[in-house]
Amino acid sequence: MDIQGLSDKVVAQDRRALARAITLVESSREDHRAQAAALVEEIRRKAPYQAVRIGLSGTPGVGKSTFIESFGTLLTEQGLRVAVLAVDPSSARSGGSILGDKTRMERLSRNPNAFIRPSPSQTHLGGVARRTREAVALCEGAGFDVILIETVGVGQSETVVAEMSDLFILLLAPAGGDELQGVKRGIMEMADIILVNKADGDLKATATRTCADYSGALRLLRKRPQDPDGFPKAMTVSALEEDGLTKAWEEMCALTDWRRENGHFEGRRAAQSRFWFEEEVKQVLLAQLQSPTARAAMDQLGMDVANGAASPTAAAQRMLQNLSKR
Ligand SMILES: Nc1nc2c(ncn2[C@@H]2O[C@H](COP(=O)(O)OP(=O)(O)OP(=O)(O)O)[C@@H](O)[C@H]2O)c(=O)[nH]1
Ligand SMILES: [Mg+2]
Repeated sequence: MDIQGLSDKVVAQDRRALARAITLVESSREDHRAQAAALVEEIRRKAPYQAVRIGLSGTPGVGKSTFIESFGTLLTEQGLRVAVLAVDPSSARSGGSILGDKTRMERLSRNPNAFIRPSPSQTHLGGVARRTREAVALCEGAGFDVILIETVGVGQSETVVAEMSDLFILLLAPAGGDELQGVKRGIMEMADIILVNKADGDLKATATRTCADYSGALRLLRKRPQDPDGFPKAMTVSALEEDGLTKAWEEMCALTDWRRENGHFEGRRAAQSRFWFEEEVKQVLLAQLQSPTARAAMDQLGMDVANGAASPTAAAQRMLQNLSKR
């Protein structure tokens, strides 16, 4: 593959080249992995430009797709170019989120200033995280101003998305007060802005009350150094009626601007880079342990340990020496 040529085209904002580049980073073939790494490096060098990365999480049915459709369209109307990516950890879901959703995002998917990429086929979360991270880098290189990274709020995927976002938005549904406990504290602590969606029609009053509940809950959390006064905050929106979206974007911009001025934007990116570097090393080591020869060695050494021929520590050292020799 012509990595130079492909990187030139991606940087020149060629959409088909971008799609091909993302396919390359999604591949798990070893030769593709090496090319993908070279491509990402090359694009970083040619286009060190930065987009605003917005992570968006919410439980199934809360309105993520509808929100992305409305919000993404609003951003393009302001002259911004928007890319949409997904981290979808649940293989149980039929067909992956965004792909089936392209119908729900019909307007946005036809918009020349928007780029929607379905979530890659499922493997373990670590693999999905790496591909999404690399896809984010490619979209940045292709000059997108805003990158939305969607995830369903189940399990660890919120953490993964928050670790690759500049802003983390939690989308919630209007609910009775007791459901506030349903949001795990850890997730609340990651949120920069909580949007209570479906604040329209019959649900409007409930949404307003839910929003007040979450505002109260956010005030009880420990103050974070990366927040100006008033953040994190909760707001109501209606993705369906496109209400409150401009205000939500203004708040996101205000927060981002403040963080840039106060060094927190770069600081967070630097910390994230370190995190992903370490994560990558761990993933590669774990993958090496899965190779047939490594597994055979593990079995053999495991038996030695079981029958008393070697101590666990000595066997582990031998195993690691084996790995580093290859
Ligand atoms: N009343 C109202 N309904 C909404 C709003 N946003 C979304 N919905 C409805 O809620 C349902 C689910 O919306 P989706 O956008 O598919 O939700 P999602 O979070 O993407 O769901 P998954 O992809 O399954 O995780 C649909 O019937 C939407 O029409 C809103 O602002 N107001
Ligand atoms: Mg959806």
